[in-house]
Parts: sequence; C-alpha cells; structure tokens
Amino acid sequence: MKTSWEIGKPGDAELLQKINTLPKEELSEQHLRFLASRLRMNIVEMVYQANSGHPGGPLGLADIYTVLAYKIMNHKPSNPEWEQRDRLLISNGHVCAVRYSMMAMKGYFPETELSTFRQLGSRLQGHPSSKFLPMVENSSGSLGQGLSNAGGLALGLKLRKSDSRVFLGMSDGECQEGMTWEAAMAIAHRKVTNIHPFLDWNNIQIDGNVENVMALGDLQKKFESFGWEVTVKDGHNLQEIEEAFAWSLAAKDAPRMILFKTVLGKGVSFMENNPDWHGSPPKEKDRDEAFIQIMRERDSLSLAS
Ligand SMILES: Cc1ncc(C[n+]2csc(CCOP(=O)(O)OP(=O)(O)O)c2C)c(N)n1
Ligand SMILES: [Mg+2]
Repeated sequence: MKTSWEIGKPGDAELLQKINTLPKEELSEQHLRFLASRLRMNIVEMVYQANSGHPGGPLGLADIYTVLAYKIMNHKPSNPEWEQRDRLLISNGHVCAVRYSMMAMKGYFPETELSTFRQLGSRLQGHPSSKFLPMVENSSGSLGQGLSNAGGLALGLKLRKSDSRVFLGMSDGECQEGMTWEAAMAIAHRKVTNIHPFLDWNNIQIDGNVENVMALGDLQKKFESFGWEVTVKDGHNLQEIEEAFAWSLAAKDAPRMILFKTVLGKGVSFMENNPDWHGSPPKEKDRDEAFIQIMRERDSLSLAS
C-alpha cells in the first residue's frame, strides 16, 4: 500500500487548503472545476491502488458532489457530529469513492488515508459503513434501501423540529427495486419535504444499459405519479446543479426529486458511457491516461497553485 498521495500540480494541496477556508459565496466556477478535477483524480487513484472498485459512477457524480459539499450543505469537518449538520446518505453505496474523496478534500481526514480504500481494517470500505466514519450516516451497498433510510431520518428530524436537511444520492439501476417505490409513496403521503434526493440517471447498471436490462420507462412521470415534483437537470453543468438543489430546498407542498442526467466515467474519454467501467479497476496505463486527461482540465483553469 502506498502512503504518499501525489496528485495534481505541485502546490495544489495548499490551494485546496486555501479554498477550504473560503465561505461558500466566494467560491467561483474556477474553484469548483478545480475541486471536481481533484475529486476525479482521487477517485481514479483510489480504485487503481485498491485494484478493485467502481470508477465509473463516482466519476459521473464528481460535479454534483462538488457543488453539494462546497455550495449547498451545512456541515463542519472539524465537528462531524454537529447536531445541526445536514445529513448526506448514499443509497448507491458502490459509488462511495466520490464521497470519501469529497470528505478527505473537505478535511474530515487526510487525503493520504484514501490509499487505504478497500483494504482490510480500513475505515474506507468498498461499501460504506456508518460504524467507521462520522458523517457516513447510513451503511449501504444493498441497493434500493436509501430512500426508506433517508425518508425515516427526515421525518424524525421534522418531528424534532430540526432545521437539518437530508440529502440522498440514488441511482437509476436501483429504481428496479420495489422498496424504492414504497418509500416514494410513503414520503409523498406524509409530505416529507426536508428530504432532497438526487438521482444519477446515467442509463447504466452493472450488466449494461438500464433500458436493456429492465427499462424504467419515463422516470419523471413515474415519480410525479407517486406525488413528487420532479426536475431533470444536466449533472455536469455546475450552475444547473446548484439551481437544482436550490429548487429542491424550496419544496413546500410535496417532496422534490432531482433527476440528474449524467455520463458514467465523465472526464475520462475511454470510460465514458461504457458499462465495463461500472466496476473494473484501471490498469496502470489506464490510470496514467486518465490522469493526463483530468490534468488537461486542471491546466485549463487560471488558478495559481
Ligand atoms: C439489492 C442489490 N441487488 C444487486 C446488487 C448488485 N449490484 C451492484 S451495483 C449494481 C448496478 C446498479 O445500477 P446503478 O447504481 O445505476 O449503477 P452505476 O450507474 O453506478 O453503474 C447492481 C445490480 C446490489 N448491490 N444490491
Ligand atoms: Mg446507473
């Protein structure tokens, strides 16, 4: 296992620290693009070093998790158990590399710990456990459970008159699970509006394209018919992502669902939209090529290291 963690340009780790001291309002689009590219490099390196895991989903979610962690959520890495924190649950547990990377960048733990991903005894298990790390609010890996977990948590917080909001990452593949729809019905029936699910609509699952494995039909109309308000947004447009969360947070009469159109493997051309990269680690040459491509994005930014 490597203990060093050298990604990005010299000075980028310091730039990250500086960005972490800025208030949300002062973060520019350039800052966010820097953060998303670093998130992507971390993801590739984690799965490469572990020689197992899921690179595709996390790369496709990097832009959304960047905006969520840096522009939307109220949370304190220095006090992860802060009672008023917003909760973030993930239902598609296999994409946890994006969440661990986001947490390390935010300062919950050192980025070097990312090198323990998927090792025996590590806090960073391949499917996340709430036993090991603060801020991991739910254990996941068994698909389809997250909307129930988050719905119950949100309802509990509402009954306690808490202002905390509950964010939940979901995926399209797991909408084939019946439990998702039981939860959708219950949350709408109880008008739970402090839950803010966002769904990774990449049309890919473990065995191929969702539409071929078991088609979901019109996902927007389906959630609407269960009593939800629904928006469909581009999960790689930083502005649209921020607007989508603001829309969700303004829910009043019905829960709101964000369907993000995403590209599995986004940012690494040979992984994009290819179901083979759902759960295969990159070989060394793939890792090197991925880094070249992600660094091109980082180099295009006019931010001093
Ligand atoms: C209940 C359950 N059934 C099956 C699996 C095996 N499995 C792991 S990932 C996956 C595909 C899920 O689709 P999605 O989350 O859309 O995948 P991605 O877009 O990240 O490729 C499946 C079926 C599981 N983890 N849980
Ligand atoms: Mg999918």
